Amino acid sequence: MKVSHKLVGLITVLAMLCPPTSFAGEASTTVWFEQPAQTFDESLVLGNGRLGAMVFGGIQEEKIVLNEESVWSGSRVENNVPPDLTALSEMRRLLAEGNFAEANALKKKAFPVSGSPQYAKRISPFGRYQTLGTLRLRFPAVEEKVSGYRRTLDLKTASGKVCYQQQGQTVTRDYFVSAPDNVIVTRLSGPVTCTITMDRPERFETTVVGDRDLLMTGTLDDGFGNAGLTYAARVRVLHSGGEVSADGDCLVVTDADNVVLLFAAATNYQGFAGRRCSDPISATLTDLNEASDDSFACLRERHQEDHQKFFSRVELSLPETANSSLATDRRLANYREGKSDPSLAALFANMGRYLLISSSRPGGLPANLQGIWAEEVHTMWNGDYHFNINTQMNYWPALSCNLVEMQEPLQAFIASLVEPGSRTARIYYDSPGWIAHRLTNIWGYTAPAGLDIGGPAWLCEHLWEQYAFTLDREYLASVYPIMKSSVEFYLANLYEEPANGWLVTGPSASPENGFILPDGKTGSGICMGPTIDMQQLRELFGNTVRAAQILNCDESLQVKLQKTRSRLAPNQIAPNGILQEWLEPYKEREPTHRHCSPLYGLYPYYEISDTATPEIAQAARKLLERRGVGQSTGWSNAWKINLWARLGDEEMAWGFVRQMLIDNAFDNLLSRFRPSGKKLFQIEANLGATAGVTEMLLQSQPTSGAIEAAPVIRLLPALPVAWHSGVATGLLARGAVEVDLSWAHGELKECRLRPRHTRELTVRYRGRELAFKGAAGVEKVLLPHEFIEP
Ligand code: FUC
Repeated sequence: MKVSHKLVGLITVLAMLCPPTSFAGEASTTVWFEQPAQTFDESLVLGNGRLGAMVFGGIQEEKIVLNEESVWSGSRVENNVPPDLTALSEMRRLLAEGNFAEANALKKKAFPVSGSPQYAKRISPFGRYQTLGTLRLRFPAVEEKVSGYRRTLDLKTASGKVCYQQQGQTVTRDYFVSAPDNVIVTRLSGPVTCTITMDRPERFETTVVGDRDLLMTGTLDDGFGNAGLTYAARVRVLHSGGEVSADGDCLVVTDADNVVLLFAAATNYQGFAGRRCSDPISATLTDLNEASDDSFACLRERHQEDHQKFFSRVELSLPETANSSLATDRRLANYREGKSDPSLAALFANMGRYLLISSSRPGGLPANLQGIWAEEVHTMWNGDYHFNINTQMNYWPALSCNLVEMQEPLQAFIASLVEPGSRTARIYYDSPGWIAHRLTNIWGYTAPAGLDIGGPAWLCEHLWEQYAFTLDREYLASVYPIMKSSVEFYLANLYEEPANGWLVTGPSASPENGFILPDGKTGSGICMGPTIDMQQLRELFGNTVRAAQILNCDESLQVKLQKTRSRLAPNQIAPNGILQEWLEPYKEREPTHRHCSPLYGLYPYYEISDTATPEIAQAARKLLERRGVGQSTGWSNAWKINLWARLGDEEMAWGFVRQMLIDNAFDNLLSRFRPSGKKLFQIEANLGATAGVTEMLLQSQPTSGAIEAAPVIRLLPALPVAWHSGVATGLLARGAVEVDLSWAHGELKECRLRPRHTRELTVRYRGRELAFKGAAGVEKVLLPHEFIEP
């Protein structure tokens, strides 16, 4: 199958001979359509981290799906159900004996899942993230027939626009979601007569307040049939000319020349993050009063300036073809049929940066399974936070794409898990430190769910990596206690496996594959010491030692961690040559499983590499080949882009970028969970793909998993033939170095490095190296001929 990606590469190159045509918007930063959206996956997606809007752009009815990040049912409850603590040592004994069936039965009994982790329509205190509702504008006098229809999302300015001609007049609507002003802004230009309503699938009441506000309020369920969070959503109509009047629960605009709609929303969520407000109704009033003081132009200027501060840090463009100038849905359709359009990958990657900026802002909640965009009350998997890939993948591009601020909500979220997670550690494991299991909500759920226990170690990776990319010591000091507490949990829960005396975790699992025992029976997933856990603990322990060294603290812990780290079960190669997933070379229940868990050590961690561990890297490659190419879930393909990029296989990495665009991208470029069946959107694949495209152009991981290994900046490490020329500027490398790259004919033209600190830097390009002392704030230009054989 590998051949097939290469073949596609060749076909693409041949197809690229067709000349590019000009395009009104920019092909790598514009999503656009020639018709209104019928479904959410065609809508224009806008957000300010907290408020989200999905614009359908209809002619007789404009529908805008509304979201607010804390619209969650459920409530904060004690999730821990104290188990019989002797069960833990019994489970470990059973695992050591290879008695997986009994260990699993005991786990189910002793560690019952108390929340509502599965997708279910039942009400539970675990709750679910859900839509806030829908704003509808109905234009009664208008005919559906229009010409020149355009619906555009400009990623650079985070602005939506609908424009068409009707009965000799130009109709335009503009949309943006402002972070500085906390409002969704819509402007309708041209003679406007419409009715405005607001609704949601349940639990709402809409009333007209005064002569220009429409207010929707309601109370969500707390999971016990009682009152949970309350919310308020308020629209204000500002108009010139004509008039606005109330008609029952809707506002009617008649013959206005121009209308500006301001929308604000709030809940009374009092969690660790987000705006704390006890009175959502008055909070929305304050937001609207403040925004009403400014003109549309002024609100727009402030919004665009704010967005560009983040988005314009990076620029990414790839070759354009005739196809690049088409509307996004046609572009994708042609791409699926084999038309070349390398720039589509740049658009997809830029979309990922845009989505992260729009769904994760300092002071707010982290992006959930759907970012902040949901049109349903019954969201899949409760729209929650999954820790065995999804939440973390949301943040994969945050550092390399120079969006460090967007990671702040994740840090705050991780910090908020320490207190409930410490209780869970005590109650279920009689252990110090903190633990969370497979998933959580905004209510601090940390009790068992799923079998794997590596989530916190994986989350701590993000804490450390922020330091690795920024060298911000003060920041490191602030997150070190969270890492240390996580380490304390794992230290207390490692035990010796009998065959080799290695230290292992358990009960745990390799997300989310199962294995087949030598007697042919299917073992459930439960096991001890899955490869991923061991890699994650080597990473966590190593990073914690580094952090303690930098912060000059905890010397005895450093020694203990180093000793323990060296006794963890190592990566092993199975008799069939693949990197082994479990302690024993069991066969996988699903050899092509979407999770690539044992490859964690290759990406996101970097203890496996062609240079430092060539044999293990070869086994990792074999395992990745075994996981296959072809259809999979969006995030699985996104992960594979990153994995192949780390192996330096540009055509395989590019094959998965293509695969995603073909199978896992909706017309509006939100990522599609499964290639077919129900249209499910999960955002992490968008963000994982953005990280993957970046990883193909720039890498900066240390040379090995050794604690003292230093980062090496690798230029164009996986540049596919199809991306023969391009520009990527403003990317961030470990060691706090901004990097600009330009290339042509498949070769580096120039690299500009802007180190934020004075330090030794090693840069690698095509097997050759350049080492020099970078000076803080001084840009250094590198040309390809300057690199020499190491
Ligand atoms: C993990 C994955 C599923 C899905 C869910 C939200 O458990 O294995 O495929 O993405 O998270």
